Amino acid sequence: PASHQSSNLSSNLSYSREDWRRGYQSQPQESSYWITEMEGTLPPDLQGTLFRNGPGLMDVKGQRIHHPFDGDGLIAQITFAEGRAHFRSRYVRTDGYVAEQKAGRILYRGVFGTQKPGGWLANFLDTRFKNIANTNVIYWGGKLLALWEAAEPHGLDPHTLETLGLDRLQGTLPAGAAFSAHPRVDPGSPHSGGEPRLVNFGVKAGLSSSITLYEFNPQGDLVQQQTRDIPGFAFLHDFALTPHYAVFFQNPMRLNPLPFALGLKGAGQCLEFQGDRPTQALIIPRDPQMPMQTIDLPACFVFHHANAYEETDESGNRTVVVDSICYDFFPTVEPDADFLEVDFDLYPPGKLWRCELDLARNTAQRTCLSDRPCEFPSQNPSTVGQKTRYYYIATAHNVEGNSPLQAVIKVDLSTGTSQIHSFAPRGFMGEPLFVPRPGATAEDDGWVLVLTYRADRHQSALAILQGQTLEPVATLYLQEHIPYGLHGTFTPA
Ligand code: 3ON
Ligand code: FE
Repeated sequence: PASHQSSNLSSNLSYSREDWRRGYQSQPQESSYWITEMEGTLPPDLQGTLFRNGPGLMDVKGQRIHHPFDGDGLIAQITFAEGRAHFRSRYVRTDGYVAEQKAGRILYRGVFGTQKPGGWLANFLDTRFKNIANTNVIYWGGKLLALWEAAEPHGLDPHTLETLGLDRLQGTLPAGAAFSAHPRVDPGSPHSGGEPRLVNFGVKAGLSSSITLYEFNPQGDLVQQQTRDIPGFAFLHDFALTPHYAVFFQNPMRLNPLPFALGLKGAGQCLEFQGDRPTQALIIPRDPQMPMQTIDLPACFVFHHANAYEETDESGNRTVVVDSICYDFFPTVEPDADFLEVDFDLYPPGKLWRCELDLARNTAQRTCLSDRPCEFPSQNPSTVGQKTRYYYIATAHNVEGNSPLQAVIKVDLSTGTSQIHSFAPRGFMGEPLFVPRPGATAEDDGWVLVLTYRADRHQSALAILQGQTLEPVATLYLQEHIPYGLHGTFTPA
């Protein structure tokens, strides 16, 4: 059967390292064509466009970058219309991309350790960042925006993917302001008067930090903005949203900026996890008049949250329930380590955890919801901020240990059961995206779209799985491979 309970080949690797590595080859080519090679049939009611972002270049004309997170953003677009699918890919023409392609060499340092050639002296006191626009791409208020968390978004033409330049969101963002790559869409809650809202944040990190929260209406107009000061250095990649709160997990990280300033390491390599300090849940009311609350949790590291919701008891006391992918610790990235040689066993696997934040008692209770290594959670967009029954998450093929993402797991939170669809041994994947079927009433009535890398063909393929069974509905083969990506969105037609 296509979906089955997980097989555990614990001592057997579910993949070969050579296969996994080849999915990281640079893809300098940009494309535009109708997809002709397909298995299965496209669901006629799947209409709209999938946009994805991720690093496309692991080198600048042969000079290797240090880590994929430093790679220039390559946008992939797959449009479904009238039973056909069209593929387009294009690099975001950031100033840095344009300058480096013209020069034919690395001109900027990267946050994750990419250095200009010439040793520490060439990098000494150079703290300029290259806005690589590589982490997410969203469509909101009639604009397509490529996002990278440490700077402003780039506007793109939603049809041609042509880069329109930095977009400061009608003057909302001052020059150089951070705008995270993890906005959330509130599908409409009492706080927003029932209207959908795009909520996002920007972090100003330093010895003490601040979070600015922005809320935009469907036209893209700013309807609310607030800034909260938070003590200490903050590395915040994502947040969770409920009708009344924005919730952040402040990882217990210390930044030692010296090796970065001296030109020895990237800023992201100067982060140090401090397991003797708590992770702190920062619960920021969306109402700017209300005070922020902080609740300590056992030390853990979080990049991504799945979802959060509120529960209120008879006496009106609120609990905020937050589901996140948690790591036991964050390994400091060694300056000389080659990411292609990574020893997966030295990295802790991310797992799905639930954290119940009792706002009246100021206490937290944590439970692990799934034992599988996983990353990139997704859900039905209409249940964001509400109690949700299903998550679709990228997972490793094997339960034990840590290895590349090769399967989709569907977690049923009400029964505690799960289903898996695996692309192992020669398929690898990134973020799965759940797309509801138009007119559906069941939460899992829809499809899971996931871009996979097929090592046997050295090509990528979009897999469309049935949301209820994880049965494959269609596989659309691209003519080329797209390196493992980060995040994206589906925009219904
Ligand atoms: O100096 C400070 C520290 C710092 C690291 C402040 C700062 C904002 C400049 C900063 C920059 C952070 C950035 C630019 C973070 C970018 C993150 C990024 C591009 C990707 C993160 C991905 C996360 C995950 C979990 C990816 C998983 C991937 C796989 C499992 C493999 O497919
Ligand atoms: Fe992310």
